[in-house]
Order: sequence, then C-alpha cells, then structure tokens
Amino acid sequence: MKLELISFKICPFVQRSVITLNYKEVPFETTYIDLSNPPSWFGEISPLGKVPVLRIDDNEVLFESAIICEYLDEVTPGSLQPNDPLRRAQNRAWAEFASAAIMDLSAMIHAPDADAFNGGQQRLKGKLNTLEEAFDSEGPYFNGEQVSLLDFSIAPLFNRIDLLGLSGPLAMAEDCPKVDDWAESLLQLDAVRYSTVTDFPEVLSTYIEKKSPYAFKAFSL
Ligand SMILES: N[C@@H](CCC(=O)N[C@@H](CS)C(=O)NCC(=O)O)C(=O)O
Repeated sequence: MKLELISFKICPFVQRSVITLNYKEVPFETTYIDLSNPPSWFGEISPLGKVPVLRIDDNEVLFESAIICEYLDEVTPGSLQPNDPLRRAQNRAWAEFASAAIMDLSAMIHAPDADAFNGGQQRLKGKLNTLEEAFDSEGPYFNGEQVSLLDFSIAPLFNRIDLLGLSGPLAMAEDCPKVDDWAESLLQLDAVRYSTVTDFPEVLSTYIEKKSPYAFKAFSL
C-alpha cells in the first residue's frame, strides 16, 4: 500500500496522522503544501480545503484526521482503540473534545488582540480542567497502560503547550497534575518526538509572528 500524506508543517491535525503512522511503523511520503496558497490539485482532493488528506495507492483519498487515524489503525496490526464499544465511543468523543481544545489554542495563535488571546486561553484552561476530571486511569495514558488513538489526538496540543511555554506547574496545567503527567508521557514517545519537521519550533514561531504580532509577544517568542 502506497501512502502519501498531504501536510502543512504546523498543522496539529496532520500531526495526529504522523504519530499514528510513526507508531505503527508504516512507511509513507509527505507532500507539504502552503495553505495560504494551495495548489489547484488540492481543491480537487480535499472537499473542505483542509489538511490532512491521505492519498492511498495514488487513486483513493481520505480526509479528517480522526478518520485517517482510525483507518490506519484498522489496516495495520495491533489495535490502538479499546475493545469495549462504549469505551471506544467515549474515546472518540474525547478526541472530538481534543479538537475543540486545539481550536482554542489556534484562537490564541491567531489572536488579533488581547481580548481574543485571553478568551482562547480561558477556554483552553477550562478544557484542560475538564480533561483532568475525565482522566480516570492510573496512567500513563488515558486508558491506562495501553496508548491509544485518543492519546495521539491530543499529543499535538501538548506539544504546542510545551513549546509555547504554557506548560508546567505555574501555567496552563496549574491544577492539572494528571494532565501534566499524561502530557509528559506522550511527549517522550518517539512516535510523537519525530512527528514534526526538525525545525518545528522556529517554523511555528515564524508562523505566529506573521499571523499575530500580539500572540508572538504574549508567548514571549
Ligand atoms: N477537522 C479537521 C480539521 C483540519 C484543519 O482544520 N486543518 C487546518 C490546518 S491545521 C486547515 O487545513 N485549514 C485550512 C482551512 O481551513 O482553509 C481534521 O481533524 O482533519
């Protein structure tokens, strides 16, 4: 099976697919596009004009990060989803919640002013608190010892919180010791560590400077 992942370097949703591919040791090619000036072929294969898109054997395409990850999981050995249907469905629901939290951070990154930045930050903090309450295993991962697609769906958020100086006991994870440990365990996994371009901190910082001078200053980049 030939797999090509259409990517944008700083996209957290693409990163979910990369983590899954890395963890499952599935070979794939990456094609980076510039979302501010996408090539014409991209409009033909991406119904929503969004990345990630996974091209399979040159002739089939799949979009939406959660769906891509589930597909990759299902066509490769070893399941990264709980066996129990209810727990599996709950994991999917929390993965949606992770997407909403990613969008809160995105609101901060693109904030035109202090109000927008602070609003995103408050919403994100609220979601981290909710996750702290929802985390009902002994860890290190959401379901316990077995890492899952849900973990992979939130790892890109933890990656950015870490890079943007929002982690640690004095920042976003103030009252969230379980989320803090969860993030630390995930960020240590090779599949996560090697899921971005090598100069990701610089690429992210340059992107933020261009999109929001306010956020660039607020993050002390
Ligand atoms: N629900 C989508 C969200 C993907 C998404 O928002 N990707 C962003 C980049 S991080 C994008 O392609 N944005 C382009 C646009 O909205 O025009 C998924 O999980 O794949």
